[in-house]
Amino acid sequence: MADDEELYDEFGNYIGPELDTSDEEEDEPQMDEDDIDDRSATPEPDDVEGMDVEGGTAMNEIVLHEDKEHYPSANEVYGDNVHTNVIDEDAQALEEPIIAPTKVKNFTVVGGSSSSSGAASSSTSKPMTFNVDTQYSLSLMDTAPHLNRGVAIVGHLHCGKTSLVDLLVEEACVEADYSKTGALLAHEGGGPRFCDILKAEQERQMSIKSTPVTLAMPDTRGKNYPITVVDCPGHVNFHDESVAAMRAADGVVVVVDAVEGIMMHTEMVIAHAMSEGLDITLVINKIDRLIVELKLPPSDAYYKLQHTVDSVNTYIRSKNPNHKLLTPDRGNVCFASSHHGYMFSTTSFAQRYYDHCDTSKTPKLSAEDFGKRLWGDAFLDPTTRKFKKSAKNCSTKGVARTFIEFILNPLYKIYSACLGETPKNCGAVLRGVNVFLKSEQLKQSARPLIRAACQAFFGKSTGFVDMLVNHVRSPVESARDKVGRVYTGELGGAIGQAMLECDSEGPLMIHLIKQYSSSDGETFSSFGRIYSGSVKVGQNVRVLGEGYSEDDDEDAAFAQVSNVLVPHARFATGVTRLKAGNWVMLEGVDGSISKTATITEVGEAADEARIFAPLNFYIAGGEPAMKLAVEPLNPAELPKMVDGLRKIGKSYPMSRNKVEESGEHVLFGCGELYLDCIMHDLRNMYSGIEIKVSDPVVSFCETVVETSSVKCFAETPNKKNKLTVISEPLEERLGFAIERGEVDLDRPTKVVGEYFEREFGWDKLSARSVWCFGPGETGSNILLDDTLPSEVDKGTLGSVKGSLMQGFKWACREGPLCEEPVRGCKVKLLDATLAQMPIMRGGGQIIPTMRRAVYSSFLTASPKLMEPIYRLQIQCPTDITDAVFPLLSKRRGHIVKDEPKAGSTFSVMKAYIPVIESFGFETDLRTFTQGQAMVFSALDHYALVPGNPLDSSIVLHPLEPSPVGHLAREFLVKTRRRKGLSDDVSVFKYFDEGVKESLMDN
Ligand SMILES: Nc1nc2c(ncn2[C@@H]2O[C@H](COP(=O)(O)OP(=O)(O)OP(=O)(O)O)[C@@H](O)[C@H]2O)c(=O)[nH]1
Ligand SMILES: [Mg+2]
Repeated sequence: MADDEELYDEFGNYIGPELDTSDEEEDEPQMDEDDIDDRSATPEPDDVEGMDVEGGTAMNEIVLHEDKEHYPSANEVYGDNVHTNVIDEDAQALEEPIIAPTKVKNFTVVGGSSSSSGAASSSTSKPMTFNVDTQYSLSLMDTAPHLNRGVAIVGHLHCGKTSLVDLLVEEACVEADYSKTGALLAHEGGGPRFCDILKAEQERQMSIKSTPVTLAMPDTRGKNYPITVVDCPGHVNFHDESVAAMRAADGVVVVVDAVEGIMMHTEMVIAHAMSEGLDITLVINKIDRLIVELKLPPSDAYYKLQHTVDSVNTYIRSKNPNHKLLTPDRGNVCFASSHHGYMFSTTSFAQRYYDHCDTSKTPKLSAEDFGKRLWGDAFLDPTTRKFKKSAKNCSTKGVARTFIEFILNPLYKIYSACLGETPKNCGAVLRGVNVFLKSEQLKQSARPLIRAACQAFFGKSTGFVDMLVNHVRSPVESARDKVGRVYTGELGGAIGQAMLECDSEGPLMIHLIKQYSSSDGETFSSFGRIYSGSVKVGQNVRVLGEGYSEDDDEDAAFAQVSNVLVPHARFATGVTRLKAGNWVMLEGVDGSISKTATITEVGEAADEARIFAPLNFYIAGGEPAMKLAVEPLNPAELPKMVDGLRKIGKSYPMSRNKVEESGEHVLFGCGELYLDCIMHDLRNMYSGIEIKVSDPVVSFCETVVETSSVKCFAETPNKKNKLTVISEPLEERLGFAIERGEVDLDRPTKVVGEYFEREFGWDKLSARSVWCFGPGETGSNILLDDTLPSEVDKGTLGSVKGSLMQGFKWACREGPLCEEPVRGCKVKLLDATLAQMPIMRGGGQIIPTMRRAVYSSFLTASPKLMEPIYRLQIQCPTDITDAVFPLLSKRRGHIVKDEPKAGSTFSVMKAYIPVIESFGFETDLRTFTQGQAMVFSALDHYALVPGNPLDSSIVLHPLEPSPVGHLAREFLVKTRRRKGLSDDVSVFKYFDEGVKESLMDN
C-alpha cells in the first residue's frame, strides 16, 4: 500500500517509473513454460472425459491443439454403412441442388434408356412380331437383293404419308403386337402415328424427321418382297429430309390428297425425284374425303381422281416430255384411304374381285388384263359381257365406266350403309357387295365399321407392293444409273465395278445419308445404303466425310461398327451382317460425320475409294436463306452450345452454322418452322442450356448491274506485280445453269467452250477462257482470262493462276459491301504484269491483291444488294381471297396467280414476298382469316433490293420504316453494324492511286 502511494500523486495520476508498453506483451502476456505444461499435459479430469486420445495416450502426454478431437466422427456416430459428406458452406452455387435429381432424357415416344439409342434398346426387347418370319425376310435380303425395293414416301403437308406407312406396318405385323407398341390401332379411334417417333412430332401433329421402315410384304400373287420405305415430312421447310431420303432410294411414292390435288411441295419433290433419276409412282390418298366431305357423286369423284392423275402427269411432262406416264391401268397409281385402312391398285382389285366372284362368268380375262380395263374409257356391256370404249357402243343405256361400276359404286354403298343404316340393314347392304362382317363388328361406331368393311372389300395393300415391284427398279437393276449419278470416283476400278454389280463380295461401300439421334440426344445412328460388300458388327471401317478428296484426307476417320440394324420405325432388328443392295442403320460410326459420309473398308484396297456426292438442295433454293444469331445466356456454357450446334448440323441436313468474325454464332435454316424446331432441339435435346437468340435475319447477296466504269488495277505490296480487272453482270440464265451443276469445268476446254458458245452465244475466245466459278464449285460468279498473248506471257500467268483464282473466290465469298456472298458477277482479268522471279509473285502477294482488284472493279460497276424472295402458295376458301391482297402488299409482296382448285371449295394463290418481310406473315394471315388460310413458302430467287446501298446521303431514322428507295441502304447499314463493321463502306481503301485518279477524271 505504501508502495502504491509513492507511485500515484494526490490526484491519482501515475507518477512512477516509465512502463514498458510493447504490443507483444499486452496481447500475449508471456507465460512460463511450466504454465503451458500445466494446461495441456495435465487437464482437469472433467475435460478428459469423452475425448478420444489416440492409442490411449497417457494423461500427461502433450497433444497439440490441432490434433485434439472434441467431437466423435460421423463414422462413429452413424456407422460404416452410412456415407457422409462434409461440405463447406457456400462452396456450391445457391441454385445448384446438393443432390441433383437423376435426369432421364427421352425425346422419343420409345426407348427411355439414357445410355443406348432408342432403336438399339428396343431392338433387344423386340416389341413386335411380323407376319412374315424375320429370319426368312433377313435371308431374302441377304440372298436376293433383286427382290429388294427402296422408296421414299414423299408429298405435301398432311396428305397422309405417315398414316399410309402406319397402314403398311399394321398389315405386316401381328395385330396384338402392333397395338402393344403404343400406337393405337386406327379402328380404336386412331392415335399417335406409329412412324412419328419424336415427342415433338406428336405434339406438333406433323412429321419433322424422315423415318425408315423395312418390312417384308406380299404382292398380289403372295410372293414376299423386302421393302424399305422412308416416310418423309411433308412441310416445305423440311424438304431437305425428302432430298436426303431420295438420295438413298431407287424410287419415290408421291402421295397426293384426293381433294387438295398437287400442291407446292408435291411439285418440289417430283422435280427433285426427276433430277435424281428416280422411278416415280403415285398414291392418291384420302379418297374417303370425296365421298364423306365433298359428297361428290361417283362419276364426279372419278373425274376428280382423273384430274389429279392428269395434273401430276402434266407437271412431269413439263419437266421432261418423254417421261413415263402415271396411270392406274399401268399399275403405277394406287388409291387409298389410310384413315379407313385400305389401299388398292386396279390390278389388286381385279384379283380380289376374281377371288370372290363367280369365276365361271369371267373365265377368259386374266386378273391383270381386267385390272387394265378398270380405268379410263372402259365400259362393260352387260349383255355381251364385252368391254367397249364408249357408253354409246354398249347395247344398254346408262352404262358407267368400269372404275365407277366395279369400284366406286360398291364403295359408295359401303360408306352410305355404314354411315346411315341400322346394323341389321347395314349387314344386308354389305352382303350385297360381298362383304360379310360379324354381328359385333356391325355394332361398332362408324370409323371402325367402315374400316372393317373396306378392308374386307379391298383386302390388304398388295397393290402397293405390286406397284413397287413392277415400277421401281431393284438395287441391282438401278446400280449403274444410281452409282453413275452419286459416286464421284472412277467406275473402272475394282470398287466402281463392285458397286455397278451390287456385289456383296466386293469392297465395302456404304453411303450414309442421314443421322438419327438416340432417344436421349447423345449419340447418333446413321442410315444409308450399301452399294457393295457387306458390313458386320465389330468391323473396323474408314469414314470419309464430305470434305475428303484424293489430295486432302483430313476429313477421314477410323471407326468401329458397334451395331448393324434393320430399321422398323419405333424399333429395329439387330443383325450380325448385312449385304450390298440393302438399306442399313449403323451405330458407332457417327463420331466424325457432319452431314453425309462414305464408309469404306480399312486397308490399301480402299485407297482408291472416293466419296459419294453431298446432297444437292438446289430446288429448295440451294442455300438456307434465314439466319439466327445464338449465344448462351451464361457465357461459360459456350462449349455446350457449340457441341449442340454440331449435333444440330448432323440432325438437320440443310442447316448450317457459322462463326462470324465478331465471334457471333449464326444458324442458317430455310424457314421459321425449321429454325423453331432447331432451337427446340438445341435448347432441350442437344445442349440443355438457356440460349439467347437474335431476331431472325436473312442472307443478302451482292451483285453488280453495270460494267466497271474504269479498268481497275492493283499492285502487289512489293510493287512487282500489277493486275487489271473489270466486272460486269453475268447472264441470269447462265448463273442458274452453274448453280444447278449443269456446267462442268472439268471437261476439256474445247467442250466447255462449245457449251458456252452454243448455249449462251459467247464468242470463241471468251468461251475458252473461263477459269473458274466462285465462291464454290457451283457459285454463280465467273472468272475469265481476257489477257492477250501479245501482252502477257501465258506461261508466267499460268504459274499464278491458282493464286488468282483463290483471290477471286475469296472476294466472291465475302463481298465489299457488307461481307455477304457475291452473286451473278463476271470478272475479267484484262492484264497482268508479273515479276520475273517466282519468289516475287507468291500467293502471299497475289491472292490479296487479286481480291482487292476484284473489289475495286466491283465497286465501280454499280454494286447493288440482292435479297432472297420466297415463292408462296396460299390456300384459302374462295370467298376470302380478297382479304389476302392487302396483307401481301403491306409486306412488298405480290400475287401472280389466283385460281380455284378444281373440284374443291378452296382457291390456291401463288405469290412472291421478300424473305425479310415474311417473318410473322403466316401468323398474320391466320389471324386475319380466322385460321382459314394456309401458306407455304420456299426460296425462289434473289432480287435486287430497291435503292443504292452506297448512297450515304440517306439518313436512317430509328424505329421508323424506311421508304422503299432507302431499303438497300438500310439493309447495308444494319448488316454492317451487326457484323461489327463501320456504317460506311470505305470505298477508297480498295483503290490504287491510279484508279482513284481515273475515277476522279470520270
Ligand atoms: N379423311 C382422311 N384423313 C386422313 C387420311 N389419312 C390421314 N388423314 C389425316 O390427315 C392428317 C395427317 O395425317 P398424317 O399421316 O400425319 O399425314 P402426313 O402426310 O404424314 O403429314 P406430314 O408428315 O406432317 O406432312 C391426320 O389428321 C390424319 O388423321 C385419310 O385417308 N382420310
Ligand atoms: Mg408424316
